[in-house]
Amino acid sequence: MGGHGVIQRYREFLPVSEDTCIISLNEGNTPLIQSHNLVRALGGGFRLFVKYEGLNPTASFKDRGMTMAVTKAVENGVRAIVCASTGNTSASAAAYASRAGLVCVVLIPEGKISYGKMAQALIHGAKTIEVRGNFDDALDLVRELGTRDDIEIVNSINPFRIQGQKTAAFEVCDELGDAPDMHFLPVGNAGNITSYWTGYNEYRDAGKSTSLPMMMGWQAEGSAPIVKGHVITSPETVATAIRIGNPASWEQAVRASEESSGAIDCVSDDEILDAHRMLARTEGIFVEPASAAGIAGIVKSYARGGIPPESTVVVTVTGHGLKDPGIAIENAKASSVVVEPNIQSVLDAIGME
Ligand code: AN7
Repeated sequence: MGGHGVIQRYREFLPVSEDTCIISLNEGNTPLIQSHNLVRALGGGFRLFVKYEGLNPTASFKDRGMTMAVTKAVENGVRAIVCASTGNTSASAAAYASRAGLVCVVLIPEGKISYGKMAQALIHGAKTIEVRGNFDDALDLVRELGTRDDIEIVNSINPFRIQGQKTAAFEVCDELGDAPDMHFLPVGNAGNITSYWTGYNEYRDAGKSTSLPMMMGWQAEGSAPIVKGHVITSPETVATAIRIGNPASWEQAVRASEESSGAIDCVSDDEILDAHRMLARTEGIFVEPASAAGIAGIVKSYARGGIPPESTVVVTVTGHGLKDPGIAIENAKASSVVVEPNIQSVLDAIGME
């Protein structure tokens, strides 16, 4: 039943036994795409690889942690799982719950998740609750629900989520032959930066890699509690996936950045949108706005001289662009042209004789 997902592939590093019934949708093994054009556009001098996590089964990195969390929920005999979400965790939980035959309850901030993510929760049959509040309010409610012993929380406060997500760091090392020098990624609830740092450390300790990358985490300016050093009560950003004011893995994220001599910093919505368009135009890689925060972080770090020459840099782009088609159409800064059905009209429209 496990197929070829991340648990099967990395089971020696994960808390499963021979008897564990693995719930998988063949997640993981996502492309690590070398991106020459983007580096050239910036001015050159380093090697960049994009880890395209939008190609997971529900189109985000959350599937790596969800296969683990749902597998353990089934092993523990619960009937229902619950999560708060800005959209991707709920999409993933809904899909894996369907696969496992569990009830799924998702609490999302009213009106603040993208269209694609809402479609996923609903089509998989999750009990979908819109909370009049933000993600942090929804997570508080989930923590209360989780005190019941018939419901398992599958947010990243569930340690199995972090365990599953660390497999992305293993894949990067396996593909590059060693850890990169720097790893960029967006930060919301801060589970993923925690997971990568765990994975890189475990792989090095196991002798599978020899070094550790600097962890470079990026929040959106209007939702940057870690950068500002205090909880943000009304977080705002165009990148709704990381519209989070009180991250659950705050301390772990700070530890990852400090231990790795990296940083957690922020980028503006304009920088995020420029990076969103730039990645799509230069590399053909379409991501959702939150995922572009890591790309914007590279642009910013490079401009400051923060990427040493000859470095190998990996950036995780966490979710697929089709999650949020509305933003893409707006941010394309282009529109289609309507013509009469004859060849001259088409040639005129594309500017050819
Ligand atoms: C595309 O789905 O928090 O720092 O509830 O969807 O590990 O939280 C999503 C987060 C980055 C941030 N990119 O990762 C949720 C949720 C995308 C995301 C993040 C999210 P974390």
